[in-house]
Amino acid sequence: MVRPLKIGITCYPVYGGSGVVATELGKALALRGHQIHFIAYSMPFRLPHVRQNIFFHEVPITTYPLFQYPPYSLSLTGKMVDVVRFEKLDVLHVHYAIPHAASAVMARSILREKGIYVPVVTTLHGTDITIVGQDRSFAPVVSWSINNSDGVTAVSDYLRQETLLAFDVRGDIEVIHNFIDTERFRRPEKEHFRRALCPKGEKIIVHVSNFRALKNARHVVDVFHRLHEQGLALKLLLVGDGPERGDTERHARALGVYDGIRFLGKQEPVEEILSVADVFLMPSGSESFGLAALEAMACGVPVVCTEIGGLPELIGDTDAGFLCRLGDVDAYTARTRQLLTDSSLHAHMAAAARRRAVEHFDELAIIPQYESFYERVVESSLAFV
Ligand code: GMT
Repeated sequence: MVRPLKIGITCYPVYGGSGVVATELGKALALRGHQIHFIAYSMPFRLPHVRQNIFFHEVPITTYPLFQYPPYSLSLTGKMVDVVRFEKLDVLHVHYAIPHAASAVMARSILREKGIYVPVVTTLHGTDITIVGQDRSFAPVVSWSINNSDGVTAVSDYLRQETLLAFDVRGDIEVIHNFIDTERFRRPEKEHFRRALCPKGEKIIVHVSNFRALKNARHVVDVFHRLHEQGLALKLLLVGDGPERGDTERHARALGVYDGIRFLGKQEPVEEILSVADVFLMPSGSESFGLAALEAMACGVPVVCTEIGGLPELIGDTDAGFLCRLGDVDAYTARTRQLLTDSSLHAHMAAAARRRAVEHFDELAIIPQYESFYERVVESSLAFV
């Protein structure tokens, strides 16, 4: 039995994988008897309201005429100091290195002067290492934050390796994969919803992302366009929002397929949509793990994605999905077509997708890995008290 801890969790509360993982982790830990304090600039979107063992502390963004750019990372540090002191937290767990890890390490130093030692756990999620983190202006800070955290985890072995390659890391990095509540993400019977969306029995392709350039949402539209031209009766549901959405919409209009596409924007609960999907398309140019694909797999949706980053680790040596070369729209199209036209292949891969999610990434197996990681970190930090 793991002893209950008081855990501060910081994340980006907006639509995005790191925020989802942080929030679902907090919710699961709270159910297991830990006390969770979310520290963020707004309520995480997957946390509609506080509940037993969950508290929310809003980081106030202080403005002043001098501040063209309000110093969010310092406001966050100040809030962390307060919450650790007054709520007597055992550990601060930050998701996404920039700037959360630096803020937490600074908070730890401030508290240390007051005779309090709070260990910092940093979870690396992806672009904080692969893209943004390697920007020259951030790289030394990311390196310093990793080396000064009391414990560091990465969401895939790929991301661990990337971090070791890109930064001069002194300590160890523990791989703790993304996880899923396979009871919530499953495939309930939703025929009425499906019929409403597709009165002519069309097949459904789904893509979920935050529409950043690296998600290649245009390629999803290209695949849809090609299959439509080949005469397949289809609908495309695009879930999420972000900087490339406008461009993706224009691209769909230019190809004359806009009417077959539903741009649904940010949707919760996403599992309702996934549970009527036939194929999940993820043509990303970078993906440290691919949580959105795991959510689809748990709902029994086979995945067509890029062979990149952590995606081969997610699919593993199974038939849960097809891995294609980056940017190979021909391959994405051919694989999607195979799944939509061969019902026994589809049934086989849908079952493999669900099985992969349940057997390898169920939260019941992954949450205890975080618990024992906290235990080890808290235990070794006792020396600093
Ligand atoms: O870029 C995103 O998709 C959002 C980003 C984030 O950090 O909010 O997601 C990353 O973290 C997820 C949860 O760990 C991973 O499943 C995603 O693969 C990862 N995204 C990228 O690496 C691009």
